[in-house]
Amino acid sequence: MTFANPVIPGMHPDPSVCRVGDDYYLACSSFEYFPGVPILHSRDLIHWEQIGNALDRPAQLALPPSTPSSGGVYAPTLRHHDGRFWLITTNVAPDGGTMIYTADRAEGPWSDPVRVPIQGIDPDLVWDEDGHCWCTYAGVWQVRIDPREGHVLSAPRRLWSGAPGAQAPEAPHLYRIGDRWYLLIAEGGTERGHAVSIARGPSPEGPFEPCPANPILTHRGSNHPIQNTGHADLVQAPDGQWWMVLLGVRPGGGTPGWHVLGRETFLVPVSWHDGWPVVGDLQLGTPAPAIGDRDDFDAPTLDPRWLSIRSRPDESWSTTDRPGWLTLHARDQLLDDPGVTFLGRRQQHHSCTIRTLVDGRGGLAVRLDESHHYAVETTDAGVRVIARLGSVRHETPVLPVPDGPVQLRIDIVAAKDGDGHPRQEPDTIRLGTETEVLAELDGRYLSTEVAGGFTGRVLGMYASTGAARFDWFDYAPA
Ligand code: 6LW
Repeated sequence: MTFANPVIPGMHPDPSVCRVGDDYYLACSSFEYFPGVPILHSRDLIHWEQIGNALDRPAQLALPPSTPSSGGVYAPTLRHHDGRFWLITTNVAPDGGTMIYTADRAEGPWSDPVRVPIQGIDPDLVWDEDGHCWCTYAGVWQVRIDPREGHVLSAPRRLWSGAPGAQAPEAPHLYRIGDRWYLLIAEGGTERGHAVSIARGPSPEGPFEPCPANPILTHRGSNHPIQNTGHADLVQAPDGQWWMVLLGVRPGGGTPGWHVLGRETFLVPVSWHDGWPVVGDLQLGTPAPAIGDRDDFDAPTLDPRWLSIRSRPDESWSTTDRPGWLTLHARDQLLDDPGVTFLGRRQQHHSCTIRTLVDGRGGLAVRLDESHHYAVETTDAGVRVIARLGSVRHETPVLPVPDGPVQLRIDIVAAKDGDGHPRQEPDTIRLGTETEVLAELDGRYLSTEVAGGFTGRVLGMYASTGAARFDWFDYAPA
């Protein structure tokens, strides 16, 4: 089966996948963004569509203004058991913790959370043949729990510290495969040293013997165009073939380089030999022709792909105030602030153009976090560009424009890869109106290596003062 990677481009880190009949469902981390934990559906593991977000109510997900960027919702595990979907994840925000949510349908609605009093990230759920539920988490530690009530039923036990010399064993997933139990983990940290290792044992409690071939997957120390490979999950197709989803990045700029789309979801086949998994060749492949999308905001609800920052109060947005327009009501005024009213979508292509028609005081932005973003916005006197990089904030002079709605545009132009090798030059980000470029900025500074953290670029609209109305938002890959 030939396909292109990443199968889910753009910021879709820490993927967890399960299969129900012929349908696959996948969940990812979402950090400071609201709603949280995107849920995606596929029939072939290659073509994915976002069908919702598991945490789309404040009662499910509290991300107070004090939640730092790349804080919030870390890695989830998505499973199907006893006719229900189960999701367990950790909100590392203040007053957060590890929570279990359930749903009859993957698209939701998902339940309010059941808190599980464990101290750790990357929680996993698995049920054994006696119906006992085991929660395994980074470290690698394990407790038996009552998943409906969140009660911990056994003392934490350390299951495995990873391959010899490994750092940070995390992202554990337990599977019953044949008459053995397999414990899959990530190690080495989610940067260039990332790797996947596995161990097996006679029961969900072990003891576990490490695979002699560990790590079974890593690109560390290579110049492979896919780096940071790790944080994997296994799934078996109806035809018996095993597959692995995992996170990776596509850096430019040589070694260590910089990546701008965040950690993306990749797919690779897995075969079995002597009772151990052997991971296939993880390659980029040839991408299908890129297609863009446009939202005219004609519906009373928002597409699940739209992300707000930390919260989306009902009073902060509407698509019915002015039918066919998105109205955003400013709370904080700057993208530098935690409560800016923002609506964005993941950047999923290295070269793309975003455009909008805005009426009022608002803007169009390329956001990595509060301290790393570029934007073009309207003022009372015209249009200007803002660049925020760490402690430096620059504003261009205001370009006067006629009264009335203004068409804003941002072109992100990436250097072309050289015959399968990552591009060496940074991308250029041009910001302005449909007819005037106000600034041309270096894209490498809106990369995760510069900003730090766990996210990737999000492209969107924001209100800076009062009500800003957007007639449409157009995303066009180049
Ligand atoms: C995730 C953990 C990790 O929970 O990063 O570096 C966290 N390792 O597996 C956020 O993606």
